[in-house]
Amino acid sequence: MTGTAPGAPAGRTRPAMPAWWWSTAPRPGAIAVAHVAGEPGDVERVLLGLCGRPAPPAGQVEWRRFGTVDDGVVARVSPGHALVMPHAGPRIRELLDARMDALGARTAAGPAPMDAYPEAADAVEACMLGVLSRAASPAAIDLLAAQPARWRAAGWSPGHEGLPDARDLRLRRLLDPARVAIVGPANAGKSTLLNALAGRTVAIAHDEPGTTRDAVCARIDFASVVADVFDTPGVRAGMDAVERAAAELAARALECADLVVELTAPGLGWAAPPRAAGTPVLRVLNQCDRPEARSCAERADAALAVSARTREGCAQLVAAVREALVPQADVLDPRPWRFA
Ligand SMILES: Nc1nc2c(ncn2[C@@H]2O[C@H](COP(=O)(O)OP(=O)(O)OP(=O)(O)O)[C@@H](O)[C@H]2O)c(=O)[nH]1
Ligand SMILES: [Mg+2]
Repeated sequence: MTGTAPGAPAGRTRPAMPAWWWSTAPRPGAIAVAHVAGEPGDVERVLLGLCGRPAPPAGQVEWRRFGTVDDGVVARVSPGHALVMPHAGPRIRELLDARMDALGARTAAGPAPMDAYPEAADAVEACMLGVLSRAASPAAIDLLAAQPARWRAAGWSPGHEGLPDARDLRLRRLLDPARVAIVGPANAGKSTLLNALAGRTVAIAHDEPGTTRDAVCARIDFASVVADVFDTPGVRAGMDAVERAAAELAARALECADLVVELTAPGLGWAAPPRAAGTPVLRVLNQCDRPEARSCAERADAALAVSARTREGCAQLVAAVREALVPQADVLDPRPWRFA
């Protein structure tokens, strides 16, 4: 199979499987645009699998449900090229990527944005500048700036050679913030810790158990690595309907978390709510300013002891979260990074 589907990544031969790529940034918004391109029969098959109904004929635009993920519009530009337009949001995008992967569509880099960056020396540099413009973490800047030279030395172009490996994906957390969920028993100090990390009051903290009754999230800079941190309600006996609803929201935040911070305080034990298999966990003892913290049973199992009130240990916590999300070894690794 040769030739390039209309609108497919410029200058590339068409892959054996239909290609799947996004031409909008992975941010919340009204609408996102993704492309499927390949042999007409493959495009037809993948769209049928995604929507449960045949794709619209070439030149037509029709509403479709994308399985249980979302609904939106499919525009069939030509037999071998369709636009899939769901609502814009990182989670929807992630789920659609997984679905398309399961259907056999191959994730591809979008067209190099040479038109948008005429000052770029080549397509890799243009691509890097496009990614740089939306990178969330300050730590991405130097690393991205180093990539064109590394790719030139390697003779590759990002997204073109092979699938991203585990390091590539961890480093992509510098572009799209990772998710961190703080969980633990009521009154452990989860909301106080979120406020301490954010440097402002984003969540109400109070000595009454069950204070947090909604999912609260703040974007926090962990020493140049930015992440979205979710405060969750502490699980306790006798939760009312609002708390139970909040706990369900928290369960969803936990499912998609890249890192779970299990927080407790002297005498409260560890609450280990169910989470996706393989999600790393950082066990943290809070309230270490209290005298009981020195000899409490929880201390032995904690990787770190902090005080959200006095901020003792918070710098170490920031460093540990950063290392868990984007290990320094990945940043210092001189190999090129498939950032696109
Ligand atoms: N001494 C001390 N008290 C703390 C610390 N962190 C939180 N507290 C207190 O512990 C109480 C509970 O704090 P919250 O942050 O509301 O606890 P939470 O885990 O969010 O509780 P829920 O929302 O009910 O699950 C408040 O009175 C806080 O002031 C700390 O580091 N040291
Ligand atoms: Mg709370």
